[in-house]
Amino acid sequence: MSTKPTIAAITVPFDLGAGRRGASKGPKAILQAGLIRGLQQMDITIDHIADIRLPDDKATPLAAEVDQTNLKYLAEVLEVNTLLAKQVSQVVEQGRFPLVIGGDHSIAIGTLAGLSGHYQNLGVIWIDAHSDLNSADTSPSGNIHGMSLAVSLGMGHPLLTSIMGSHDKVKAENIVLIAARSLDEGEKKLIRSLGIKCYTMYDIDRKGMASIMQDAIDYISSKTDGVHLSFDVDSLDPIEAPGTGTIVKGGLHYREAHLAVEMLHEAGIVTSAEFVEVNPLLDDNNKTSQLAVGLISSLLGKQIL
Ligand code: 4U7
Ligand code: MN
Ligand code: MN
Ligand code: MN
Repeated sequence: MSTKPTIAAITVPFDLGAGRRGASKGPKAILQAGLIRGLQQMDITIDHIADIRLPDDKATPLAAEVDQTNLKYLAEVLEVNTLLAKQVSQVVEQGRFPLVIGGDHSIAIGTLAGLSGHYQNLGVIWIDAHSDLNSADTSPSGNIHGMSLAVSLGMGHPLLTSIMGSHDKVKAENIVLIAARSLDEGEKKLIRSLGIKCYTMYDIDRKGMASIMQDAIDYISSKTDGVHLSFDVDSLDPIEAPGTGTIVKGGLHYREAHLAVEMLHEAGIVTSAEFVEVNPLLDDNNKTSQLAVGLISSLLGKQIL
């Protein structure tokens, strides 16, 4: 991103992948917090090209024989992600930078599916309190936003893993998890068995954010031909990001999160990004939407001096 790319913003006002409603209002709140104006002031060309939503807020019903056990709103998640994947793919084809604004984190399924055809080795930096590596069998909630990374690895309901084709959208060795602190048993097993690089809050406390980010950047840039940043705002401490549905204490501080995206900008490796899980219904005076605008601006090159 050393030469300024043209940004194509795609909003996804969807929250049926989450356990509570409200993340569907994230895009509007983030836009109202001044995203477009802020980026334009940085001389960035940004076009809000699409708002992905289900027609009439209704998904095509799934055939009765489709097994939906422990997959809440499978039909809706499938439909919105299929639309999103096509849009993201088109943006990459046009040589623009996809900036996806959620919405709950189930939309990573569509984003990654849309990106996957354009890279041999897509890297994914997943900044999140969670790893979103559950399957229907391991999920304690049945909420698909806790399964999106697993689906992208090819593990999950075949209807979800086959969006844009049945290939795996990302390889385990090209993923880096950052800020993890709430992992379910099945997720821990998977991280260990697949050898997924995972920097927990313990690691961040122990070594410092700058060192962790440098390691993550070195690890991922050596073997990938594009890097997607998937940023879940619940990675931050609830003090900084109260407006999100699944808060976990002990998270990133304001400056640690900013440093992460500032270093990613400086490294110039990020080729697409998504910011998810802002829930304005739970927010405190738009604090979390404003935080998201600040983080996106820093990722795209806003500097302090
Ligand atoms: B998010 C959870 F059990 N792991 O699967 C689950 F703790 O996109 C939470 O990261 C998932 O916010 C959180 O329901 C999904 C739970
Ligand atoms: Mn998440
Ligand atoms: Mn999360
Ligand atoms: Mn969440």
